Parts: sequence; C-alpha cells; structure tokens
Amino acid sequence: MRKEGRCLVHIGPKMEIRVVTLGLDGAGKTTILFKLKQDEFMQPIPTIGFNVETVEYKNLKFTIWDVGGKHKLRPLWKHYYLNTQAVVFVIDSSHRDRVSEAHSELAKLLTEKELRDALLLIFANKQDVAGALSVEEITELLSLHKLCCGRSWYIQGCDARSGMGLYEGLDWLSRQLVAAGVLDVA
Ligand SMILES: Nc1nc2c(ncn2[C@@H]2O[C@H](COP(=O)(O)OP(=O)(O)OP(=O)(O)O)[C@@H](O)[C@H]2O)c(=O)[nH]1
Ligand SMILES: [Mg+2]
Repeated sequence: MRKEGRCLVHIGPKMEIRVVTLGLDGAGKTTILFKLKQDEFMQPIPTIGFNVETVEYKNLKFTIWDVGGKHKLRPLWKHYYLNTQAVVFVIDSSHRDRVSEAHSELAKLLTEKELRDALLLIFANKQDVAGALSVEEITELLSLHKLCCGRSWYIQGCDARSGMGLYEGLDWLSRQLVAAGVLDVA
C-alpha cells in the first residue's frame, strides 16, 4: 500500500517506516538502537558513519538509521533525510552545558525541506543520571513549543540502558501514523 507523498510501503502485515536518529555525539543514539534491536544494553563505541537496523514493533517495521553525531560528521546528516518519515532527536539530559548546542542542531534540522513532513520524536535520554534535566526543563530550555510549532512532535524521557521510555516513544509514532491515516490500527 502506498499513500500519496509519504512513501510508506505495506509488506504483509507490517508497515515499513524509515526513521533517522540524530543528535549530538554521546547523546545515546546507538545505545537506543541496540536496546530496541536486542533488548539488552551494549556499550557502544562512538559512531563513525552510521548503523542501520530494523526493529519490529506491533504492526510496524522501523528501519532505523543511526548516524554519528560528532561535530565533523554532522554535515553528513543530510544524506539520510530523503523519504524519512520520522526523526528521532536524542538529547543527553545529563549534560546541561550542551543543551544550547543541541538546540541549534535541532533548529537547523527543522529548516530542512526534506524533513518538512517528518514526525519529530525527541528522546530526553539518560533520565537515570542523578540531576538530569527533566522533560519539562528540556522543553523550556529548547523552547520546543516555539521551535516545533506547526509540526507533529513529542518529547519522551528515557533511559536507553534500561529501555525505560523507548517504547512509549514508538507508541507515539504509531499513534501519529494512525491519526494521519497511513496506518489502520496501532
Ligand atoms: N547513564 C546512561 N548512560 C547512557 C544512556 N544512554 C547512553 N548512555 C551512555 O552514553 C555513552 C554514549 O552513548 P552512544 O549510544 O554511543 O551515543 P551516540 O549518540 O550514539 O554517540 P555518537 O555515536 O558519537 O553520535 C555511552 O557510554 C553509553 O553507555 C542512558 O540512558 N543512561
Ligand atoms: Mg553512535
């Protein structure tokens, strides 16, 4: 099944969704990917290039592209935007002094034409760390209501090591797809 302009492909009972995870280096993108894929914590090494995995959840098959977030690698992010239905932007909630850097990268992403219709899920990761910024604090510090105005977005607190919050994020994505009429039942 293909819906106009969305490039969603329905193979058998599962709908394929293309997702790209972005965010600063060390935010926890690869940890999230591995946890979703294998349901276990694996200590990652910094990503040089990308990882890609498929994750099946409910009646969805997410193809998740996890791209390295180091400063010098960020110019490569744009090569992953085409046909992306959802951006998962990961923030290290324990790193207050990098919040403004995360804000400026997210602001840049939101100006990208190819991501204009993409859903935006923000993971406020590392909620297990003592003193981590809460979802409310990050929402405020990043002025998310203003920054993301006019698009479908959601911020979810998570801890990629235990997996807390990750499936709540995927649930939000699937609800948005149902609301948009591209998925029958979440
Ligand atoms: N305490 C805690 N540590 C985490 C969490 N998620 C990731 N980490 C740790 O944070 C470090 C960086 O995680 P990565 O998954 O490599 O981060 P990344 O965003 O993929 O980084 P790049 O590949 O450099 O872009 C690792 O030491 C992880 O074990 C979390 O939720 N809680
Ligand atoms: Mg990585």
